[in-house]
Amino acid sequence: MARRALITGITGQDGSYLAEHLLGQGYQVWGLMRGQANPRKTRVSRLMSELSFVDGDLMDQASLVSAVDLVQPDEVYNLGAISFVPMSWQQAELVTEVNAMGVLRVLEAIRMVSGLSSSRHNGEAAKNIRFYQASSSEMFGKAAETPQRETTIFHPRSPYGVAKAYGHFITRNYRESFGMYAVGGILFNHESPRRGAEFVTRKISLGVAKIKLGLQDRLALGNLDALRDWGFAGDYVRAMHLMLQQDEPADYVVGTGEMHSVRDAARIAFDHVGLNWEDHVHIDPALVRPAEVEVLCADTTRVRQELRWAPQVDFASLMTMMVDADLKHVAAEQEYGGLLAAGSW
Ligand code: NAP
Ligand code: F7E
Repeated sequence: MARRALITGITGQDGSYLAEHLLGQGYQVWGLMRGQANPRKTRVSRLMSELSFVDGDLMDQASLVSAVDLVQPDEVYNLGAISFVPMSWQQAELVTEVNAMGVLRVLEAIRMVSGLSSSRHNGEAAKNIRFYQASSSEMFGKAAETPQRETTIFHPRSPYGVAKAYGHFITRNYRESFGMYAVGGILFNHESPRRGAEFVTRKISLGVAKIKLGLQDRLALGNLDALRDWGFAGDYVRAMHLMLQQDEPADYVVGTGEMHSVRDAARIAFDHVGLNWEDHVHIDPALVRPAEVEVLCADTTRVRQELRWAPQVDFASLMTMMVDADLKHVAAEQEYGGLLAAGSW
C-alpha cells in the first residue's frame, strides 16, 4: 500500500518541492491548506494534480487533530511557518504562535491520533507516525563556532530564531518523552526560482531580470557583508525525506559547507547578464536588521556520512538558475500585461 504523507506549508517553496519528491517516490500526499480561498492553492495544484488537500491552520489545534485523523499519515512534515526573519520583529507574538506553538500543536495532534499518552512513554506507539520539524540555522544566530554542527550551542538573534529553537527542543522532547520518531532538520538557507520575492537571493534575481529588461535601474539591499551557506531547495527536500527513513531518529544539519556573501550573490547574478553590480546596487540602511546574523556555514559531516546525502547544485549555478527563471517570468509578465506575477511561480 502506498505510504501517506501530510505536509504543512504546502504552498511554500519547500512544500512544493517536497510534495513533488514524495509523489515521485510513490507516496500519497496531502497538503494542509489554510484560509477560506488561499490564492496560492492554484499554483501548487497546477504543478501537481495528484496532490490532495486538507483544511487546517497551525494556530488551530482542533483543525490539526482532524487533519491527522483524516489523513492517517505515515509521515508528517511540518514546513508551515512565517519564514521571513524581519517580520518576526514586527509581529513577534504571531511568529511565536505559528513557528513555536504551531509545532507543539502538530506534535499533540500526532500524539492524540496515534494513541500515545504520557503513561506510555516506552515507545509503544499504537500507530507509528514519523514527524519532521523544519528547524533552521537561524537558531545558531551569533554563532559560537564556525562551521556549525548538530552540537553547536544556539544563540538566536531574532524572534524567528527563538521560536524555531522552541520548535526544535519540543520536537526532541516529544521524542524523548513519548518515544516518537520525531526529528529536527537544521537546514541552512536554501533557494530556488520558487523562493519568496522578499528573500535576498530572489530579490537579487528578480532585480537583475528587471534591470536587464529595462524596467528598473537600481536595486536596494541591506548588509552586503552577511555570509550565508546557500543551497538549492530541490536538494534539501531529499534530506528531509531521508531523515524519516532511518532506524533511529536523529537531528541533522543540512547545508553545502560553503559560505558566500550577499555581495558575491549580487556579483554573480549581475555578471550572468553582462552587467556590473556596482552600477546598480545601493545600500538602504532601513534594510539592515536590528540584530544581524553575520556568519552561517554548515558542518555537513553527519548528514553526508549517515544519510549519504550531498547537494547537487553549487552556489553559482543556483544564482544563475534563478536569474534565468526570472528573466522568463518578467518577460512573460510584460507580454501578458501583468497576468503572470513575476514574484510568484
Ligand atoms: P515559505 O515559502 O515562506 O512557506 C511557508 C509556508 O507556511 C506557506 O505554505 C504558508 O502558507 C505556511 N503557513 C504560514 N502560516 C501558517 C499557518 N498559520 N498555518 C499553516 N501554514 C502556515 O517557507 P519555505 O522556504 O518553504 O520554508 C519551509 C520551512 O522551512 C519553514 O518552516 C521555514 O521556517 C523553514 N526553513 C526554511 C529555510 C529556507 O532557507 N528556505 C531554512 C531553514 C528553515 P500560506 O500560503 O497559507 O501562507
Ligand atoms: O537574508 C541580508 C540579510 O532574508 C539573508 C529564511 O528562509 O534562511 C532565511 O533567513 C541575508 C541576511 O534570509 C537584504 O540581512 C542584505 O543577512 O534572504 P534572507 P535569512 O534571514 O537568512 C533561514 C535559514 C531561515 O530559516 C529563514 O526562514 O541577506 N540582506 N540585504 C538582505 N536580506 C533581505 N531579505 N533583503 C535585502 O535587501
